[in-house]
Amino acid sequence: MNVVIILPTYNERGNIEKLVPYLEEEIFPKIKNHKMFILVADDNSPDGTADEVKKLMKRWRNIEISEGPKRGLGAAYVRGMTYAIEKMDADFMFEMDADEQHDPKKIPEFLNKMDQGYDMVIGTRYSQGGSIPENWPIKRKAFSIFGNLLVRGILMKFSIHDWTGGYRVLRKEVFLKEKDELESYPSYTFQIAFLHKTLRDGFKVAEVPFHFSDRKLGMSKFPALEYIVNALKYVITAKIKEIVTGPFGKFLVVGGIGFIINAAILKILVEIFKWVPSYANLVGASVAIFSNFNFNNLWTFNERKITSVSSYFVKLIQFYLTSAFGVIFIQTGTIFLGENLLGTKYYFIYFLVGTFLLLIYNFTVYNRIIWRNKK
Ligand SMILES: Nc1nc2c(ncn2[C@@H]2O[C@H](COP(=O)(O)OP(=O)(O)O)[C@@H](O)[C@H]2O)c(=O)[nH]1
Ligand SMILES: [Mg+2]
Repeated sequence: MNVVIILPTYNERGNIEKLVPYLEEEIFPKIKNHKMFILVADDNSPDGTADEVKKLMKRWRNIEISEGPKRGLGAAYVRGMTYAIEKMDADFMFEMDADEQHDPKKIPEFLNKMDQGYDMVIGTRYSQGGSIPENWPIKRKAFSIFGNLLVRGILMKFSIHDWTGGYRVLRKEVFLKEKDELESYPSYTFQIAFLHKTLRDGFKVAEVPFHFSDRKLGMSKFPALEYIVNALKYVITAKIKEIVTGPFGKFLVVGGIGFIINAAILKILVEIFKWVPSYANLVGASVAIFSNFNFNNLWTFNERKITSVSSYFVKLIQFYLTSAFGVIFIQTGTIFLGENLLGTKYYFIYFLVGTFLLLIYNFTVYNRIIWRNKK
């Protein structure tokens, strides 16, 4: 495979002149089963990083440079990865800081995982065998550790320990699939967004622990405050989108349709046909439940659709029974508890709380029992 190590640089002259020879002389000769290349993605650094790279390019033939305007780390990676695929025929691409914080000795271990068939391998500082610099002030350590825990907690994805790091390798197919969406993250949020979309699309991701060493030369470009705001914005909107467009969101839409059907039948029977409201509601609710069952079957849980006629009727009856149980015991039960413990004055609040609990109960029953995953 052609492996391109992409090094984004902004004022890294002093670092790049040490890192590139180290990669060429100490690391690449040890890798026998891949062809190794380096691509520097430089954003017209005023310190002359590009001139230094061009000198190195005369010494080694497997180095290239992609130059462009400074738009941020994510934008530099999108430009660099596009270049690596189009101009260097890359199969695997590494993300690696140019400042030697990412121990190059770990490269073979990353490649090993790729050879096992993974689509992306993430360097992690937060699992067994990984670490952040000892000498970091406590505030910076806390920021780094809790930031990552927060991302994992909000996204509810605990299998990946390090979301914010920038030491990774991936197959070109992963980048080509996510490229269009990644254009929206020109800064450091790129790392979280890229990993999140990669997992969402079912690519296989592995981790390699590494010791993140402290920067020895030059300055960090990390925009802390802007980063916190953008990263939080990303994970929160991503999670909301996931919930709304996932089964739970569809379940709410189906329930809303059911409610409209129930209300319409109730009104028609009472006002036009002069039915008693309670009987009219029994009919309305039964039709609404029937509609809910079918829409949930065809849409909300379409991946686990009930198709055979016999199980359709069994499940339909189950659905009616569990729906009735929910309305009688959970929703009405909450109202009953409220009026007995706190009086009838706030009955509408008990109704709202009861309805909320009913929704959770219904979704759980549908998800776990009626449309249970048969794996
Ligand atoms: N091309 C480019 N590289 C950048 C940009 N911002 C940061 N980098 C590079 O990305 C790498 C990581 O940045 P760094 O400042 O070390 O971040 P930190 O390790 O989180 O403190 C370094 O090689 C930087 O030179 C940018 O806007 N454009
Ligand atoms: Mg750094």
